[in-house]
Formats: sequence, structure tokens, C-alpha cells
Amino acid sequence: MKLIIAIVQSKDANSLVDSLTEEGFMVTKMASTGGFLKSGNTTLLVGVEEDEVDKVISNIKERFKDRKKQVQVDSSSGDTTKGDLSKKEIKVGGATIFVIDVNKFKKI
Ligand code: 2BA
Repeated sequence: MKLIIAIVQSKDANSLVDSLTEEGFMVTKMASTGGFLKSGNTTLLVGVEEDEVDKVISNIKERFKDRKKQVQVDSSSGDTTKGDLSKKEIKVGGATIFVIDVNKFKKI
């Protein structure tokens, strides 16, 4: 079994959760905050059999496309909220996906 951890933009997370649920996957949705932008994002946990990993990743890919955004960052610390601010272009949107081996899975 694998655990897929997907960090996605909050605004599109519900449609992804609905789609995965309709396909029969079990999903946990968690509110999270990006360390760099300090803004909200959504983290999904999806426990699946190994042969279903690609299906979930394809579903995520269909919904989340990259785009660029200009943010103000502190040039010395990378902090986006204070200090000596300069503009930087970063990629937002898309999805960050981790696929982890699950040693044990139990429901009790
Ligand atoms: P944030 O940490 O708020 O990062 C938002 C975007 O800012 C990132 O997009 C990336 O383009 C840029 N960025 C992040 N850290 C940076 C840095 N130290 N220097 C320059 N640019 C930086 P994504 O890479 O698509 O990441 C979106 C969100 O996914 C992140 O939000 C974070 O919550 C999560 N994430 C990404 N990579 C991760 C990792 N290796 N471990 C844990 N969480 C991660």
C-alpha cells in the first residue's frame, strides 16, 4: 500500500476530493499553510494500492496547472511578510506530490 500526500491550491481542492471520492478512493483533506508564502493551501492524504497510484496522480494533473506569480520577498531571509522586500517570480498552482510506502495499515 502507498500513501499519497498531495499539497494543492485550496480553491480547487474540493473538486479534486469529489472526483477522487466518486472514483472510490478514500481521502482526508487537511488545511495547511505553505512555509514560503505563509498562505493557506490544502493537503490531501490518499491511501491506495500500488497499482492505483498513477490513476490518482493523473486525476490531480488534470486539475492543477502551474502558473507564475510575483511575490514580495525579503532578499536576505526569504520571508514574504517583512524586512527589505524585493520582487521575485515564483511558481504557484500545480501540485506537490509525495508517494510513501505504508508499512502497516489497520482500521480498528
Ligand atoms: P510554499 O512553501 O508557500 O511555497 C510556494 C511556492 O513558493 C513554491 O511552489 C515555490 O515555487 C516557491 N518556493 C517555496 N520555497 C521557496 C524557497 N525556499 N525559495 C524560493 N522559492 C520557494 P511549490 O513548489 O509548488 O510548492 C507549493 C506548496 O507545496 C508549498 O507552499 C509548500 O506548502 C508545499 N511544498 C512544496 N515542496 C515541499 C517540500 N519539499 N516539503 C514540504 N512541503 C512542500
